[in-house]
Amino acid sequence: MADHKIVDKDPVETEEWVQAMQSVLRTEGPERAQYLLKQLSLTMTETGVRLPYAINTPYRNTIPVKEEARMPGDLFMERQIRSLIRWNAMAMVMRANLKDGTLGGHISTFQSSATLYDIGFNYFFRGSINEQPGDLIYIQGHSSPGIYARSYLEGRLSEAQLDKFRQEIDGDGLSSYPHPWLMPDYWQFPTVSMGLGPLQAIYQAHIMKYLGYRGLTDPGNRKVWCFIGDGEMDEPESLGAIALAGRENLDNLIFVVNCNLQRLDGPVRGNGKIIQELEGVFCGAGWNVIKVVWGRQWDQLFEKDSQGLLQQRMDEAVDGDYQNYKSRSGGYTRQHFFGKYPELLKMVEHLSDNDIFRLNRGGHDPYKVYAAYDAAVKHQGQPTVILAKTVKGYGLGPAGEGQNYTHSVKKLDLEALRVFRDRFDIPIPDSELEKVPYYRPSEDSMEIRYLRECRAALGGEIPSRNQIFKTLKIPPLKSFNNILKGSGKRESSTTMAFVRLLSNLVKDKNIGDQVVPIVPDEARTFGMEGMFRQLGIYSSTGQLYEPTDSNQIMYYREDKHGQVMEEGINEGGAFAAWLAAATSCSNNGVALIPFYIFYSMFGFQRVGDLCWAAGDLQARGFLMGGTSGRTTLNGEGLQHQDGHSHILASTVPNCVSYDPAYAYELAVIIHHGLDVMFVQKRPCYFYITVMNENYIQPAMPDDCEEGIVKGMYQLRKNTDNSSPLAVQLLGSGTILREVIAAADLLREEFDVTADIWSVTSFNELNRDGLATARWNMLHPDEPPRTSYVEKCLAETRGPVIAATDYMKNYGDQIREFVGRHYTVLGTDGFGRSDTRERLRYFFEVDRHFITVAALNALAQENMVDLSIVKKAMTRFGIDPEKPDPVTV
Ligand SMILES: Cc1ncc(C[n+]2csc(CCOP(=O)(O)OP(=O)(O)O)c2C)c(N)n1
Ligand SMILES: [Mg+2]
Repeated sequence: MADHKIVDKDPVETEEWVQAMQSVLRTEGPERAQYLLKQLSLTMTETGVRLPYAINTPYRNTIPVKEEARMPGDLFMERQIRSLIRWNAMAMVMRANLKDGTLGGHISTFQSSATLYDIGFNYFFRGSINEQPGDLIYIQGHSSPGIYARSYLEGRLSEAQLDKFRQEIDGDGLSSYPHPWLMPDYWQFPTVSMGLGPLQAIYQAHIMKYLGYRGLTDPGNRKVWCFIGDGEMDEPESLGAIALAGRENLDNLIFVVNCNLQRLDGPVRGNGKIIQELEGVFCGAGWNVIKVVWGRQWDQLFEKDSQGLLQQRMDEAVDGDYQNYKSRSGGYTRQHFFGKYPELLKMVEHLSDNDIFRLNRGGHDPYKVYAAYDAAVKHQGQPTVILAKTVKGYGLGPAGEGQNYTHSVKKLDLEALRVFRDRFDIPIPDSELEKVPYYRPSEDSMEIRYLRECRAALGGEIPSRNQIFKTLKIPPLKSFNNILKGSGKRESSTTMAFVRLLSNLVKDKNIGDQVVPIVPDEARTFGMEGMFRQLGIYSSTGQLYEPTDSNQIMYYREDKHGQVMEEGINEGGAFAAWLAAATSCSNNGVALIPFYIFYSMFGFQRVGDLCWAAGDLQARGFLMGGTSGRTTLNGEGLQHQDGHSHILASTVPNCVSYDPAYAYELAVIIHHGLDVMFVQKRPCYFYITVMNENYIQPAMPDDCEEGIVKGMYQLRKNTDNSSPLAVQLLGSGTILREVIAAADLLREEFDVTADIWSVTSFNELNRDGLATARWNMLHPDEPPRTSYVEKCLAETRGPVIAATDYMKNYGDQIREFVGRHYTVLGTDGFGRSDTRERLRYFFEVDRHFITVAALNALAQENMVDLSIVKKAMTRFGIDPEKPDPVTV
């Protein structure tokens, strides 16, 4: 490292420049100073000299002391309250673990972020007042004990509830992390899967603006706050959408990154500085960056730093060093930080080692944090990120402060408890310490009153989730008549039917405005480009250019009031937009009906963790898996051909999924979804696959609606009982058409009759079957119930054969409820590009394979001779030695 004395070759000249700039600042202001700097930079660029990479500012607070807004409240009272919150948060984790030892929990994270939350709760986070919904706060998942501890002091949670931290089975415990599913009145956003919080928060702010532009809500000055760990910033999801926030000028969004310099295993950037790295990244993405590095104890030292040496030392030291300064002692810091330069040693010679240890970090200084938040909420035109430097395990002393293992500390021994108690002046006597009791001052104490007044002034409780929304007036099914009556002689796909249906819906006078179509750069793929002009593509800046296709009917129209959300090639972001829209009833008091349409392969597989979070969030809306089916999307090959999204969808308990074959089925399902989610208000969302294969869409037969919704209905009933040979054929999606063709082949060539069943959802059939089986197991002495599959097949004859465009597991789920010979065909293996016909042969789901499977089943049942099966294979040219598609 260069000696500091030779860094500046001509201090006199430097001083002249600095003074000149100071004079400009004084007399003409910062705008002029910025202009001059820009001109200098231009001169450098013109001469070909590259400027030093200058996206960073010195390792120092962004807001100078003289510009800090002054915190108005009572510092000492707030410290006392914060200390109690710290203690109770620690106590609840410890008590849970004293009980069982396996329940887990985190102490150190909240101790590092206590001040960051407190200042928000005391001064900034607005609750819901009258009609105006409050600010939305994304809380770092594993700091939940601190949030519960505050609610306890506020009187919202009881001691008994704190004692049930992480004991969720009985329903009255406190969930380990923020989970709306488990605490639906309390938690708003699941954040503990790292990275999902920041991504959700960005799109929440985005949707909030969208609603404002569309006149559906008045966003006012409402804010979205997102608390994030510095380690968490390594998740691609954390940073992946920050450019959108910058580009869209989301000044309703504030990130607070708790830079305690540590993650679970050790330092986040031992050899660098996470705050500086993030400053550069956020600056580049167009954010307002506020660094809160140093607490006010440092201010006096900065004043003495006329040569900039202290600043230089701060810039030099890396995070690994900074961690040491807090995990060791003031003496260590004197020797290793200040000791590097004699001038610095001299600067702190009047301070004791203890004083040096108490030189605080910005994120632990209420004044500095207040000033940063104040600046953030007032900032316009850009989102703000606050990078606050803290200490992980703050206050734990030798039990974990700044230690690499601190993330996993769940218990303190008696001595450590004593140290903690003394440091934060908790009024608990030695004799009680071992029990780690909670501490709550009496109801009329100054502390409780202060706390309550703060929240009352800000409009009430946080966190708090709204579950009430106005029932939507959905159109009757017959409003989709243009789809229900079939496509006549014209061939069309279910995707086309969906687009027509969506156009119907957006025109509906009651709910049309609430429909939000979302696409990830895929509208043309699905034939939705007509909506560009019809509805407009949302853009907060409108359209500043003339689109190249402006002379065409369906031109690319961007509009401030646009209804379509075109999120670009960004499935994670588009899904997060859908999530924000799908939870709008809770967060904005207005239910939206979002339809997110995407390549089904890039859905559950690509953004599965968000799909899981959608379940937790009780999202309501439609996911439309487009161009689905392993053999139906034929030309795109292995990475596109989806044969398993339904299996993945089935893993989300409140995701209801369908694979309809016909347009009328799709209409019934979407109508049902609207009713279930927005009239009955069941907390679930719908996943529906639509295909791009064109065929004649029949008119809806009578009396099939209930079956479509439940998962299967009889499409064709055999009325000819002249043959003793009968089978039941089940098909879903486009493969239903192969099933129908197989039924004809069986009848015409093998004298086998068949009933045909359209299965719209093996997943729903399975859920019904499992629920029935469970009930029967638990009620052995009562007449057994019958599953829906059993009911459907009760009066029928012959083995059952199912074929789908998905993995065999999909159809196989109902085996137990079929209860007789059951053969399942499906598309296991990697997809590949070829014609649909060849693919269906390759994956063994075409009409010939279905026919052979049926004959084989009859042979197994001794109803036909095996030679018939062989004959059929020869007749259809099926090579028995053809490779298994799973292996090639
Ligand atoms: C996607 C994901 N991966 C891993 C984890 C496990 N985990 C929980 S907390 C944590 C460390 C968090 O560090 P940081 O973000 O810096 O937060 P801090 O506790 O330091 O505030 C990890 C790895 C998780 N919750 N989510
Ligand atoms: Mg951290």
